Amino acid sequence: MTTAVLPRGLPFFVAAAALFVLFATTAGNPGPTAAETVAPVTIQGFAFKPPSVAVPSGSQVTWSNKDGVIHTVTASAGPFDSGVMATDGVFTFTFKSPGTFEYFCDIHPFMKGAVVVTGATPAPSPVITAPVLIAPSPGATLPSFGTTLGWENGAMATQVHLQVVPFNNDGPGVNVHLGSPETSFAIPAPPNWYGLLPDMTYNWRVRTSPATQSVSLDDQSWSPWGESAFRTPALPGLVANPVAPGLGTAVSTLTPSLQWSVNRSDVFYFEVNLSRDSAFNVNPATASAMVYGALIHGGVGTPPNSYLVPAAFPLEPKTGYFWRVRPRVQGDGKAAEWSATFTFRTGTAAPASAATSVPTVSPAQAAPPSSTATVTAAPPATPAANSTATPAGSMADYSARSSGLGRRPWTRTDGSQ
Ligand SMILES: [Cu+2]
Repeated sequence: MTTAVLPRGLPFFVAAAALFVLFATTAGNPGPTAAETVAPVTIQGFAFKPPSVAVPSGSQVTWSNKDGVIHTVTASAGPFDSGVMATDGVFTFTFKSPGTFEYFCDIHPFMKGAVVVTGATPAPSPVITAPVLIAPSPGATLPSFGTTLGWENGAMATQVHLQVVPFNNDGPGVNVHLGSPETSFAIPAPPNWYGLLPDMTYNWRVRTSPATQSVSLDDQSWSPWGESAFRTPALPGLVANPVAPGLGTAVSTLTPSLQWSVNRSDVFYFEVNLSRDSAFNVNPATASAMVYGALIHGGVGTPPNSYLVPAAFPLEPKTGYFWRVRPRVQGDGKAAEWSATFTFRTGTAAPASAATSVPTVSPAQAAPPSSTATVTAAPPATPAANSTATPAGSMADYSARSSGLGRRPWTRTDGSQ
C-alpha cells in the first residue's frame, strides 16, 4: 500500500485502519458462505458420484455409502482416510486449504475421485449504507437562518458529499465534498453567510464513500443518499424605514440611491418598487407610470440595503416619486408585506417647502421608456464540487437586478432567483 497523501485532510491512517478492520474480519471468519458449504458425494455402484467436486476452502465434503458392500474414502496423498465404511456409513472431511485432492477406495482401487478446493471465498463487497440524517429533524422550521446539519455515516466512510437544495432549485444552495467523514456541517446565519432564503423548503442529502482517496462525484463507491428537509423562517414583523432620501425630501440627482434600514438583521433579500404612481400599478392595461422593480441582495449592496436608479433610466426632474421595499420571498414561501410607502422629489429648482407635498401623477404625463432595461446578475454562486466547505467564500451574490422596468410584471431573466 502506498503512502500517498490524501487530499483535503483525509488522514491516511484512518483509511488504513478501516481497511485493516475489513481484512481482519475476513481472515478471522472464513465467511458463512464457505463454512456452510457441504458437498455430498454418494458411493453407489462401485463409484463415487460425482467423481469430482469443486468447493471453496473451508468446505465440508460428505461421502455416503449406498452400496451393499463396504468401501473406503482414502486420499492418495494421505490427508484423509475414512477407514471401512459399512452400508449407509457416512464420512466427512473439511478441506481447509486449496488444492486438488485425489482419493480412491482402498478396497476397490479402481474407484477413484477427486476434490478440488479453490481459494477462500472473496469477501463480499461492503454494503455502504446511506447516512442517517438527524438534525434538523425532518420537516422542522429553523428558528433562524443559521443551522448545523447533523447526520450519522455508515461504516467505513472516508468522505462525505453534502447538498442543500432549495425548493424547486429556486436560489442558491450548498454542494460540498468533504475530505473526511464529517458528521455535521454548519450553515452560518447572516451576516456571515446569506445562503438560505426565507420561508423556503430546503431539501438536503448526504452520501459517503469508503474509498481510500478522494473520488469524483460520479464514482461508483458512493453510498445511497440519506435525505431530509427543513424550512427556513418566515419574516413576520419586518419594519423598513427610509434612510435616503429622507421622507419627502428633494434629491439633486436623477439617479439617486434609495437606502433603507430594517429591524431584522437576518433579512437580506429585498424587492424594491419605485414609481410616480403611488399604487405601483404594473397592469399593462391600466398603469399610469413606469414602475421600477428591483431585486436586491441587501447584504452585498453599496451601501448595504440600497438600490441605485440605473443611469439608463433616470428619473424625471422636478417630479414626486414613491417607493417601497419588502423582503423578497420566493419559491414555496408567501409574499411578505410591503413597507410603508416613502416619498421624495427630484430637482432642486422647486421651493423646498414643495418637497413635502404629495406628488401627483397624471396618466397623460406618464411616459414609459420605449424599451425595457434588464440587468442580469451573475448566477448565484454555489461552492464548487470537490471543494472544501468554505461558506464565506461561496456566498450567493444576488446583485441588484432590475427586471420589469416599465409596465411589466416581474420577469425572471436567468432562472436563478
Ligand atoms: Cu470400495
